[in-house]
Amino acid sequence: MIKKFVYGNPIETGAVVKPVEASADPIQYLTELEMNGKLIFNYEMENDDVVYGLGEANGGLNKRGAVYRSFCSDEPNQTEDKQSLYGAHNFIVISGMINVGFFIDCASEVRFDIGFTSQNMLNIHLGCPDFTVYIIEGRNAYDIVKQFRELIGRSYIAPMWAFGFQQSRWSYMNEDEVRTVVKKHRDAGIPLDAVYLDIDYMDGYKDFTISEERFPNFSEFVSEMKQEGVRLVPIIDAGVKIEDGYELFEEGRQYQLFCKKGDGTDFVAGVWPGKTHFPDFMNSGARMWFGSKYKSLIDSGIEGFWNDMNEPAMFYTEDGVNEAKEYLQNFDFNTNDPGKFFELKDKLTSLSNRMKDYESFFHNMDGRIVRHDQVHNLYGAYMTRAASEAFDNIVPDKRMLLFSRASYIGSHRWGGIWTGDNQSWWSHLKLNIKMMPSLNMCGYLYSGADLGGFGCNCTRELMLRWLAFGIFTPLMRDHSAVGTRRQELYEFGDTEDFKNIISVRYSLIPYLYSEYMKACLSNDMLFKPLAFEYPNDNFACTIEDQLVLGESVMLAPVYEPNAVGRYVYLPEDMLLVIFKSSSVRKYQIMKKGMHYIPVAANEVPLFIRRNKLLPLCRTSQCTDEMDTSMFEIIAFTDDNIEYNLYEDDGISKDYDNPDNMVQFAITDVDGVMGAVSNKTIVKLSLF
Ligand code: MIG
Repeated sequence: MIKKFVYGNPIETGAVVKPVEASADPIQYLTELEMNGKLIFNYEMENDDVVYGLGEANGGLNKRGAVYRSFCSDEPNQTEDKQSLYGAHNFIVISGMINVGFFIDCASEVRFDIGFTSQNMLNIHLGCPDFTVYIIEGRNAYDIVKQFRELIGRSYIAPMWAFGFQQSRWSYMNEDEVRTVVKKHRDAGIPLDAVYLDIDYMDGYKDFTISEERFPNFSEFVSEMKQEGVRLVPIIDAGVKIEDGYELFEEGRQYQLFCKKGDGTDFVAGVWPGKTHFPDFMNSGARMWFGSKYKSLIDSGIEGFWNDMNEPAMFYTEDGVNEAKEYLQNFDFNTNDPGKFFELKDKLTSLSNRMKDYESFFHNMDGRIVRHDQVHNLYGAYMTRAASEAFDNIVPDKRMLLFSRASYIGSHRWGGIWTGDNQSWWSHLKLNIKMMPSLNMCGYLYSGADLGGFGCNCTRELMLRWLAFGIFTPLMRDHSAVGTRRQELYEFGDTEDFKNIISVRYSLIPYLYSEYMKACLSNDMLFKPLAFEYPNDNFACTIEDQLVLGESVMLAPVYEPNAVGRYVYLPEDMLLVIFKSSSVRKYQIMKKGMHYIPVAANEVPLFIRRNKLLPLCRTSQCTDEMDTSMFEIIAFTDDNIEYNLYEDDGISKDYDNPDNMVQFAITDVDGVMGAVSNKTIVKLSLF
């Protein structure tokens, strides 16, 4: 049951696709309070209510006890106290005696104080007077999430090759460096499907250009890599370099497709290329224009992109620099007041991403002029939209890989997201684990973190443990920043362990892809909190570091340094499978309850739920070489069971074809339990 309440004159954000009549009744559940002309909603929580949601946000699965601010932010220093990350996902579910979900469809800043100021008080602070609230009632949290997902529409569907292992670095500087990366993976037998091109593939950081010097024969190089089973994935930044004669700049200026200042001039911000203009993604013409530019790279054979810096991130603006200059000129360097020196320091370190700058430029939303801060959270989402809608024209029958850094609910239909600049910290592995279900609640199914961490130096052990979780996330990409320790897997000494871990992923791809596709097609989640599957088990409901993955699997990753294993709670009897490699495994049936399981850093543990089965294919070096004619089945049952494997060609869009379902069954054949399927079953391990 979904009710809609409209405040003021909201802009159409595009978040919701299912028509809902606006209610004329007063709002339910939430009480309104006005402070300094701004609206706050209050909701009194019960002591043991759990609050889920908020997608890409700090903290745990249960969001209680902290403040979260939806304001897409370039935040590479994601310490615990940070209230904003790159996405703005204003959907929460309160789960307890009363179950209710709130979606605050508001494109400007929204702050959620979830029992921080006052333990049982939820306050939602609205940054602007024009927005829509959706209130969703349901049987439980999971039911509310599913209704919400239906409201916001089917998630973006990635091509199957994007389930392979992807290697990235800021930046691989030229053809030869990329060749070396590919060769070293192949030589070590570490499977690989994609290599990323970060900003240095461009000519002077100009979007849709390619450096002649570094990549002189781009399309030949793209096909050479494809021969190796490797796709190249270039980055596209939001800012367009100001440079006479640069086509994108000239066109954008001439046709008025950039964001403007109040005085009608094009807004200028400093980013990687130096001074840039921001395309006005809020304008349909600008979206169409910018989107059409992806064609040249697609014509060169490119099949995937990542959109970056689209919060939009700004290193500085002319206004900010001028203010700082003036401040310096007037600064009394002889002062004996230490406070003044702190002020001076702040002045110079706060030139980036200033609120004042976000308030100084405007969008032309097809006739409606809107100040940026009022629609800030839509900017990156609409860049994704520009690309996605363009792909529908350029390659209508083909799936492209596309994911973004900034996002707003609605953009889950146009692309995936990665979770931005994390660090090589154990706490960020844990954050990655806890964030996946929240992202799924908000529609982001094709997502993942920079495995191993983007900033800082990763250790071998952290990399192994991170991969042992990362091999389950749809986007599985090792990415790291310039200046950090090299993070390609072969850089950590003995490559055998890495080969083994990534090989496990490749044998799991059919299951992962199947569960991912089913979740996309039925507005469901791939990663679920235990609470969603075992709602009557009070202890299971409090667990945040174990997740249910699709229909058959429970995960319990190790995320502590120097650990030799971990405690796991089983809400029912399960089969523990420890992968030493894709083919070497240990099995153990475990009873419902608490257990300590030893897991070495080069092993991958997973649990198969009771009366479920897991299909595995033979591992391969890339998805193009995957053989899904033969399967091995691991089943934990003494009963007849079935599993429907979703399978398609992985690249076209014929999703809803019933032929895409392949059935596996464990059944009694003449008094013996056996596996039955149209596929060849090479081995059955029955427990
Ligand atoms: O200011 O393109 O999050 O993945 O490697 C940094 C360089 C810009 C931020 C992205 C990161 C990427 C980096 N970019």
